[in-house]
Amino acid sequence: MLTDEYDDCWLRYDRVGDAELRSSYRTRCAHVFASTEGPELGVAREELRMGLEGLLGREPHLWMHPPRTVDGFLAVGRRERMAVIRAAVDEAEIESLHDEGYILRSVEWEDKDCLVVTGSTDKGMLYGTYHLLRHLAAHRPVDDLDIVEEPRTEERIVNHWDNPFRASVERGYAGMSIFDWERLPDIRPRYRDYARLLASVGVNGIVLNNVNTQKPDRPGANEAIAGKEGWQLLRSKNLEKVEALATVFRRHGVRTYLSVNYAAPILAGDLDTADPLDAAVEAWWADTVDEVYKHVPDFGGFLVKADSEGQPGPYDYDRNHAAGANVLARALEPHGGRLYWRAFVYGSHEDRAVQSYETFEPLDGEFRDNVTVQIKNGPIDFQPREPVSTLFSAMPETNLACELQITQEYTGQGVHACYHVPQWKEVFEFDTRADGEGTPVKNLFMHDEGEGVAGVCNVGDDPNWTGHYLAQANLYGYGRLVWNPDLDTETITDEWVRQTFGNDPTVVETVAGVLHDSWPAVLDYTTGRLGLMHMMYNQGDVLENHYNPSPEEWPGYHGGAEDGIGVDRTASGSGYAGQFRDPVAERYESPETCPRELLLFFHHLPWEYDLDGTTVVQRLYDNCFEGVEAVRDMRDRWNELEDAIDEKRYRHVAERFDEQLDHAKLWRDTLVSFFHDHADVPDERGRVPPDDRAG
Ligand code: GCW
Repeated sequence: MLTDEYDDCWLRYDRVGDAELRSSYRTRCAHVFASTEGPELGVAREELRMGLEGLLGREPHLWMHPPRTVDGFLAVGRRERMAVIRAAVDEAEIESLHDEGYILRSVEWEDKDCLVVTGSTDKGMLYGTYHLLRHLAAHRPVDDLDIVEEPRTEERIVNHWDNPFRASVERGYAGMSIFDWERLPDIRPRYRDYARLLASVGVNGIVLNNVNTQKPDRPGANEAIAGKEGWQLLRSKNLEKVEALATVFRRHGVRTYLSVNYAAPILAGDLDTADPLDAAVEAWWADTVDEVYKHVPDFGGFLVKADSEGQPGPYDYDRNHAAGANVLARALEPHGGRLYWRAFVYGSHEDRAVQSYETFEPLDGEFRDNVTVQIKNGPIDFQPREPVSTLFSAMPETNLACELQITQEYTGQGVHACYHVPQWKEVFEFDTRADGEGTPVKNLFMHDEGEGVAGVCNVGDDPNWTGHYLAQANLYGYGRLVWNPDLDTETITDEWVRQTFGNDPTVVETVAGVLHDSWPAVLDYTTGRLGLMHMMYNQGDVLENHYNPSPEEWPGYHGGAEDGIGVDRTASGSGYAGQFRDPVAERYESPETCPRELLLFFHHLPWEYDLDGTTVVQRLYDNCFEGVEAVRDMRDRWNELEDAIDEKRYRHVAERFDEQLDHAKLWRDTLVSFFHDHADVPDERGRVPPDDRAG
């Protein structure tokens, strides 16, 4: 049900097969009386037309007034404009509703069986419309519907690491950029479909370009890109392109943001400094922001990666990050814009985990109100498993956002199945004890304006959008979980599978089961089961970067040596454990109390350290073997679906599972050899070092 040759993802709207159910849907939804006022309502009407046509098998009749001669109808609009909605919803309910919230309710009105979708804003009603369509696609009953929904998180953003004009996507595994910057401001139908996908899961902001707005300084990244760097988007002629995209996204309730380069006053302007305390720099940013708002009046703001991996920043002028951020924030303030300032800095420390806390914690309270400090979920870099970042509980006076990675840089990229919702859920629920017992991470960036979540997006120009069909679940799950971090993983998974692959119980159970087991499998063979990480190949910008195993390359990340494995991050080591609040810090300090899954993240332990009757090294061997078996099992279960889903998607995923299985074996064999070489301890089961029999 998307409008061109691309995959429909979860907006397929397949016909409801069950005649009774379809008939109850038809009674309430075959006739639609939907308001035509704002642009978002135009999108809602269009979505209803497409969605209901697909689900009910015929195009709904869109009325301009309440239909009198039918058995029932669907009404979408404001309470004050529609009598049927007044009959269903009290004024007080609308008044107390969040701006983006909505109410879906079944009601009998003038002897008709009606459904109403209402809210206090058009955007709320658009979200309500998507909720209704999702509900129908999952074959849920509508006769007693009564749903009141509000987002629990204010800012729900996707970050594109797309390189404008080069068309590439940093850490993108779904082809080139979805945005055709050369042809913009010409609009492709695909942009609208993308906006629909985002709106359908409640995403309300999009950063269009990579945080690396200048050529990264990594080896291999030196392709000829003169004149093609992201900072160029601030030039007038390019702002027209941004404006065109913003127009599409706006209708879907999504605000547009840009990543900007800290040295833009020099690069895009004609100043010779970007010193945040220089009056000319201040004036330059103010003028530049004015210009942006002329093109995009509801522009969301900027995202900045400063003093990190070769990007310029306030340190170039001996200024701290608060002074650095505030100059941009002041320029955005009069327009209601927001500055997202990333906390991803490292460099001078032997253990990069400790650095962002040391850099930002002392600055708490010094950022302006329209600054949001954007913190990656963990202290390293989107590893299969990490503890949560200590910064979340260290900046009570600062607006915070949590940065997640939807794209699977370290979890198998476009090839491995790895469903991230359970991992994100774990991060959100982690009790930091920042404000006593019961202060989960999610409470530290939810609720307030200017706080929220940013997800590094996995969308590219591939016909299936995300490279791997199952990776669509990560984009869907991201939006749904961020809208309401209290949703449980099973609910999100079930919704996605039903909309994407249909309601056949075997299909639902199998696909949901495979997704459920996918992250644990990756943890096994990488092996995040004991808190190891970053054993990936890490050289340059080549294809397999962060994909293949390469434990010899960066021993500092895992500490594997003759005497044991793991990194001491306790008080006797780098001290990361001590950045947590007690009793969390205490728990991490001792290997006796440290949770198993983070043991080697916090402790360097002898290979034969006792783990309830087994040893560290034996556990690691076992994890690697179990990981391969888990992938084999997922592949076999998927293969059972051969006749139950369409051939194209079936084969695509089946082939990827074959590839993942091969690659999991490579991980297993590389890691167990590495462990064996350093530990010199035989595998109890005689499987190490691996030989051809390992299979
Ligand atoms: O380590 C990394 C990724 C980079 C990314 C960086 C960041 C955008 O490998 O590709 O650059 O994190 O988050 O800034």
